[in-house]
Amino acid sequence: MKIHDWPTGPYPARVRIALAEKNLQSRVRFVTVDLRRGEHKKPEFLAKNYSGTLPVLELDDGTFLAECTAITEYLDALDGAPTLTGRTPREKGLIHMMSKRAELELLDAISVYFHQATPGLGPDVEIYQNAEWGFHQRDKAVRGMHYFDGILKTQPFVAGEAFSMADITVIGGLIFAGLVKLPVPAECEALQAWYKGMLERPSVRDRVAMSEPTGAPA
Ligand code: GTS
Repeated sequence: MKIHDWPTGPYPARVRIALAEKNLQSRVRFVTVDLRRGEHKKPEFLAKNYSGTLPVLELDDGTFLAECTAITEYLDALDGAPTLTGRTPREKGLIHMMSKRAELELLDAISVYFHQATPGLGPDVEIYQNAEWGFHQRDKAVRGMHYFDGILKTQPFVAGEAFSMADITVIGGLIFAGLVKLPVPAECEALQAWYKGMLERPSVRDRVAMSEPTGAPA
């Protein structure tokens, strides 16, 4: 299998964390797609993923799987423990819901802020920007942090009692928040404590250590 990604990006980090959690790294080869040069918007890459985003998992039979959640579900189905997408119907439903919520309310909102209201990947790649929409999404992400703080006051993990894909999605959000310098509010103590715990997992610690801004000037 191949994974087409940008090694330091927050979305690719989600799949790399899932791979590490499941100890499947040796089964994939990474192919770098240069976001800063806009390679992900070129026809050759769009033929692999119509949406023009990373990561993309290429199976040995030539199938391309995009979307972090879809890739994680595929990897989870390949191998047994630990389970990242749930065992029972209830677990699966909750994990899917909370992961989608983490995208909508946190990670994707920060991504929109990055692309719309900051230099993003630079003028050659960011051909349309709407700063007002970007700032609106930034504020939404801060509200999302408060939401997840409330959740983590009542349970140890984002989707309940066990680490799952939903935790990985929130981690992706906080990695991106760090890159765009959007701090977790001080009052979100449960979210901060949970993240500290997440950073003790080798899969997460290694990813966070290698993340860097995907294009914004330092
Ligand atoms: N919904 C997609 C998923 O979950 O896989 C979003 C993927 C995504 O936005 N990936 C980023 C991307 O391709 C990669 S990174 O910024 O985290 O490195 N961004 C480039 C762009 O132009 O949107």
